Amino acid sequence: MAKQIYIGGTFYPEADAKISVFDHGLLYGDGVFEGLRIYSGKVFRLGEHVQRLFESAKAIWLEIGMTHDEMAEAINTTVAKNGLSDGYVRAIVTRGAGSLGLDPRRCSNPQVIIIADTITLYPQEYYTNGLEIVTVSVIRNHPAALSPRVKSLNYLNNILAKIEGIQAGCIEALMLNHKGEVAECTGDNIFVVKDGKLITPPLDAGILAGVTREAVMDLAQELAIPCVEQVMTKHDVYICDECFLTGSAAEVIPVVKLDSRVLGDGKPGPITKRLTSAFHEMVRS
Ligand code: PXG
Repeated sequence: MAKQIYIGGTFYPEADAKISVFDHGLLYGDGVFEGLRIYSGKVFRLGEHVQRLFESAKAIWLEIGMTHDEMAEAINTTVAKNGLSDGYVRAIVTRGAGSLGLDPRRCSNPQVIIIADTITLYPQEYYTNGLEIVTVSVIRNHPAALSPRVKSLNYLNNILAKIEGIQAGCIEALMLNHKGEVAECTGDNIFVVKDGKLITPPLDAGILAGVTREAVMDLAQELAIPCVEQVMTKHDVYICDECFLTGSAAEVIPVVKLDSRVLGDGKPGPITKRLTSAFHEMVRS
């Protein structure tokens, strides 16, 4: 069966799912989005994703025109319509069709688009052996220009960093903030383990408040693994015992090299493995 795409309350087969070329989402990246996971037919932490979507929208003066509950229901209905029990959902809200020119007041009709599909994670070998990443020269957006907490349709900051990583032979890349502190990767948050303690940069390092990051911090508490949000430099990563990334697409993925330096013993570490299996249990319960 063809994929059924939700646009503004109506479902369209993929080939007919179209929006205007005058939509400011396309013309200017003016809009917000969420990427969610479906496990065993249920959307993981749906409430948190919907909340973040509305907060992103509020920060850019975008009126979604639906309640939180209506959005959650639209996402669930899209998942059900597409008969997916495991997969990925992309929820998008654009500013809507306007005229050429930035003025958002010319856009009267925000478009809500929901796509449910399957997703390919990083290749399995990286979960088994760990990722190698590099620090790139592109810094994360300055929070005073565009807060990284807004999951906007303008992902050029992350895409430029990703390109630089790929050119260096790495499929994920570490981004610093304007102060030279560790921020996050292009589509994942970062954690290290040092002396049995989990450390991850605080939100005011200029990062996305990752839903998976939060889930891992919850799991750490349940497993009595100390966890702190603390400013980190590249040095903290170089000297860590273990490192891993979190994201809706990636879940929990070990990192074994940064900037050609071997992290820990160069293999996915015991705490990373414990959190990975606890995460798998959590999403399937
Ligand atoms: N940081 C950034 C910059 C992200 O885009 C995360 C962290 C992790 O957040 P969650 O809530 O997913 O735990 C993200 C989200 C992709 C892709 O195609 C990845 C994300 C978003 C959109 C696309 O790899 N990651």
